Amino acid sequence: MLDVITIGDGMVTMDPKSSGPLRFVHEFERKVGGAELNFAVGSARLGLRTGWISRLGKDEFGRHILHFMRGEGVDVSNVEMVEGYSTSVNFKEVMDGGQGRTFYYRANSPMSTLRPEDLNPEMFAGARILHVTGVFPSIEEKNIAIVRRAIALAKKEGLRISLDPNIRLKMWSSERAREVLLSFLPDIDILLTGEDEAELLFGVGDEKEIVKVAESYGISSIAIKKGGKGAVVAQDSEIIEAEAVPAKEVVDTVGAGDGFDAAFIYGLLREWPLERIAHFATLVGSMVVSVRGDNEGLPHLEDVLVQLGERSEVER
Ligand code: KDG
Repeated sequence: MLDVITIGDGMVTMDPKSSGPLRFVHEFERKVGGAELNFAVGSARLGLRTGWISRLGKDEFGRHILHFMRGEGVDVSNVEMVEGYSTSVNFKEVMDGGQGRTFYYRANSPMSTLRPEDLNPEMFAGARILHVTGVFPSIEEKNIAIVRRAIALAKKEGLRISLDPNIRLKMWSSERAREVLLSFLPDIDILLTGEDEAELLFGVGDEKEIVKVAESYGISSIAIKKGGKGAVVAQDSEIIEAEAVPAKEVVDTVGAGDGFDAAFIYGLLREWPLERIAHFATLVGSMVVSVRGDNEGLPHLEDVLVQLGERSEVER
């Protein structure tokens, strides 16, 4: 039985070996990425039993991603390799300071062969949380119906539903993103959003207002992620400002939000007090940005406990 399930595209990520404009980068490291994939890795590293629904090309890159995910301990029994499709690729541009851009080669992804009726209802039985993001529904119109069916299957089995809007304006317009993501909200229990995304969705920038609008949809747990400024989290009319945990060095901000999500959900499932969840998730986000790569910095539970001073580390 699984603790969390997520669904989305996995990509080979070409990570530049030097910072600066992509057109001048000559050497890359082949890594893997994808918002939902990163979330699955982050959850598994914290010790959650994690299932990932995906389709990969039946090619060398697809094999690499499958081996990587299996090696991370993610349940890949609902990942299929599709003949005749190329695994998606993503080139990253990283500027000094860790910010950057992404260039996708993900049209006609192997996920385009997945239909809503292909979802396996058995996977949801006994699981606890379904985590969806705005990335997968942005890739293709029919993915919206897949997310709706995943939500329906999850609700039938009593899972809580978590959403990270993860709005990628390279993939869809802000109007369409808003329309689709708002239509998911009445079924969402946990909203883990960036502050700009919340503003785009709700048209309000003040955190208390954001929480109020989210609660009006029946959402019970809310986190507003503010990057280097920490986070605001709310649950059962308790609102907490979590201070940012300064990163040792910010080298690559991609994946920090996915790490925050995994950590937040870990804390919720452990039924921790909100303050501990907020600090834990913020700490995980800051650990991610100090390592290059979309998921290389996602910590194992022991690493976080060491940072929290709850476990000691013997170096030699
Ligand atoms: O959240 C990080 C992801 O966005 C990254 O790993 C890949 O750009 C990506 C995407 O759209 O999934």
